[in-house]
Amino acid sequence: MSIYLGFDSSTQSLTVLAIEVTAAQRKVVFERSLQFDEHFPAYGTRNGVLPHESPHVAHSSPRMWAEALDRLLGIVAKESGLALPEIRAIAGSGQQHGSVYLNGSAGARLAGLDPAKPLVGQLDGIFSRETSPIWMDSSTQEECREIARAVGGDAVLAQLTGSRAFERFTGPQIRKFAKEDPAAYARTDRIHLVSSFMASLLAGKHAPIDPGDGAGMNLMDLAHKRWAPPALDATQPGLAAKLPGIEESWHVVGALSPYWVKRHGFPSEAQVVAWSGDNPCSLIGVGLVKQGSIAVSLGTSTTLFGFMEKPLVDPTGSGHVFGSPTGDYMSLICFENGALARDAVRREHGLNWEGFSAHLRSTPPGNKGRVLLPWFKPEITPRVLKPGVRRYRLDLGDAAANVRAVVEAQMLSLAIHSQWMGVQFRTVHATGGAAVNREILQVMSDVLNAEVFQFEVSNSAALGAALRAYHAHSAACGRTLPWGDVIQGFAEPVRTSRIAPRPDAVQVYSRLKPVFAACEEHALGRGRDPSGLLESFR
Ligand code: XUL
Repeated sequence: MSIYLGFDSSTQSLTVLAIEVTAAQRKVVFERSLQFDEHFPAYGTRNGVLPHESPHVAHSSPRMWAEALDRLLGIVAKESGLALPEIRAIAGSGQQHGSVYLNGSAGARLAGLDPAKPLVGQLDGIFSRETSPIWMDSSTQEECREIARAVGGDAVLAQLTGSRAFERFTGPQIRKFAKEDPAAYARTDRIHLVSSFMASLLAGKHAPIDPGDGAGMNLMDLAHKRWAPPALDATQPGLAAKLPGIEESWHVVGALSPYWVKRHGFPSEAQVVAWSGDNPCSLIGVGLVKQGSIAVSLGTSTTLFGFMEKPLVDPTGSGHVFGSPTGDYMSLICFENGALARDAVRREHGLNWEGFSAHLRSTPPGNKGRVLLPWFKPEITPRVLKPGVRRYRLDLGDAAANVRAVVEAQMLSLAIHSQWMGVQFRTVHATGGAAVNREILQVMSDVLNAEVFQFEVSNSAALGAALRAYHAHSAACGRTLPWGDVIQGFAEPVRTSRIAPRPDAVQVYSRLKPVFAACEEHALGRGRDPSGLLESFR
């Protein structure tokens, strides 16, 4: 019997999931999450983010993530009932783009942790920046412009790195930090992503970045999976010396550090596998290891992504190409106003989730031409830097219509902004917390005109990480498994969960799509008022 652990260090929580693989069976044997706000209130986060007066600034605490890792591994050791000696390898997934800044003392400190003491106190003095900007930060408009200009424009940067300059991407964030606090930047010896930071804690030494997460930095040469000197120079001279190396996603960083072995009783032979981003891990966790289907993740962010053999960069500039943990590529679009926007509407109208679903059932597709643009926070797709909810023909007091409007807006936006991927899909793999909600998935199915399937495990990022641990450990033992074999029995959609598109609704949405696009254009100050066009949906 072999056990593999997968972590998911996400915006709002840390999750661990264990899979067991024997000749006869493969199953998920343990899963546990710690919500940051609830379990680590001393950090004062709200939905995992440190409060800030600017809507553009979103930071979190790397100490909190470390403390959560220590606590969760303690739970695995004491409460999971898992046979610890059978744990072969551990991998993980991190919220993408976020960065952790360490000074020159970090390497020695990580290698010499005292197992008798909690982790977090021992990290005092290793950070050159106390907080970490995360993917929800949109405060680097100026740096995005500067970087794009220096490399020869957004199209050049996109061709090189897979994305034009995005505010949340690590390169623009690094540039802003170097400008705002040059002394602290000078003290920075190593800049990690959330993923490589967490892997470093486990391995007791600096871990590399994988091409899945590295592609979310505006710094990596996508075609060659190595740092891109023009992008590095445009971001900050001398940056190369502060970055970890880039290694394939199945790279074994090393054995689990003695700290975890002695502190919690984990086996010293357990391997730490390079961590990746949450979306690349989810790609594996929903079984997208070849072209054909797409996935929608309804987590804190909403993302739509698909497997790609060759990198095809988005000419409209709103999408991304990342590395896939299989060594191939993935296309992705990301929306910031996902779970928190649905939740804001739900709370605004005093509903529980059952009430939310009941309103979806009682309202017609197309919402009689009532539209909401859910930009509660700055939006990534389309780029909206001045947040504010926009409503067309929609009364703020109409709970049912607002519920339908927020879900329809999210799904229509997915449909409109994913067209550049050029993928003809008939099937959508739905994942993330809200994928349990079949009413939301029905709207998805109708808008995308595709069958939607659910999964037994809703945290596909943690599952994908555990599967990557399995794959990497097998490869390290000289047995490289085909990805189809790795995911088999784990990351397969539940056939009976199928939600089919309803022809009448599909028709309504195909008419509504261009009108909704016109609403977006109008709200962005680029087009005429579409209220007249919406009248026809009454
Ligand atoms: C992807 C993105 C988010 C984060 C947080 O580009 O910004 O999906 O990875 O989940």
